[in-house]
Amino acid sequence: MTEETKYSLPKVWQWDKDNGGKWASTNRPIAGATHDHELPVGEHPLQLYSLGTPNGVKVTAMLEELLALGHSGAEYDAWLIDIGKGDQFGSDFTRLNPNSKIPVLLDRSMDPELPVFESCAILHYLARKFGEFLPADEATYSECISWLFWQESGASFVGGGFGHFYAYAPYPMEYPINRYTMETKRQLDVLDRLLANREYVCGDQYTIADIANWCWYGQVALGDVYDAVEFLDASIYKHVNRWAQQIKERPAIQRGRLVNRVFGPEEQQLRERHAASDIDAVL
Ligand SMILES: N[C@@H](CCC(=O)N[C@@H](CS)C(=O)NCC(=O)O)C(=O)O
Repeated sequence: MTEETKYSLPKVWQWDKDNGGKWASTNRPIAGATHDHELPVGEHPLQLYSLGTPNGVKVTAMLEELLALGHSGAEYDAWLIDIGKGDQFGSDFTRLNPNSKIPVLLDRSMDPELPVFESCAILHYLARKFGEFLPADEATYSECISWLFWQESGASFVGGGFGHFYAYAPYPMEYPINRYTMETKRQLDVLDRLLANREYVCGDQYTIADIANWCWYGQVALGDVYDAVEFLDASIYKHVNRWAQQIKERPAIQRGRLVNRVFGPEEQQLRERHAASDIDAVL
């Protein structure tokens, strides 16, 4: 008998604080702040409170893309939110994002200051603010938004499901791994078929739909997230691999990936970013 078959459903679910999973000490079934904490504020118009996970990298990659195009208004301070230590439940952070998840962007160039949360909402906000990486014609714009939302809803399967049970659960469990691996592979296949006939997600233009999707499916396919290329047999998704490699080579993506990164080789970690030179130093 494997461990999971011993479980029988209680009448009312109870929170097991010590379930042994990697996130057991931080995840809770209730919302709200756990402690008072004032967030730091830097000198740039945009303040980012984040971590270098795929959801966090969506935003830093986008900001670096905008800076590469010469948008000085996209200058930003990126502050580290250590979700393992519960920083996301600090009072200031929870005020900016009642959902207590990174990333959060605070636009201080707006009056009053404007907080934006949900990584894809931040991508959309920045794309509209700077007039970049969104298709101009209505049909392609609409398609771009569809693939943006598709990615956002898929992340709960890829990261919250596959990644959680493959990489973080206290022991391997066949049923959830089968369920989430099947769906993750199906989604990779959806993207693979799409990219068989087009250079980018929405056609020949690189958009926020590419940034969002690359951060999850692209990095999973390349083995940069979860180290699961062999397990997922990810090399069969040839078009995803071609697209993922092409995007990975973009200088802005390479810069954005380093920001708020506190894992991987030490020389490639960058807890905070306040100037371009901070990234130059670890590139
Ligand atoms: N849909 C959200 C998901 C954000 C999310 O899940 N963030 C994770 C890190 S990647 C987090 O902050 N986890 C902390 C927690 O669950 O307490 C987005 O895309 O912004």
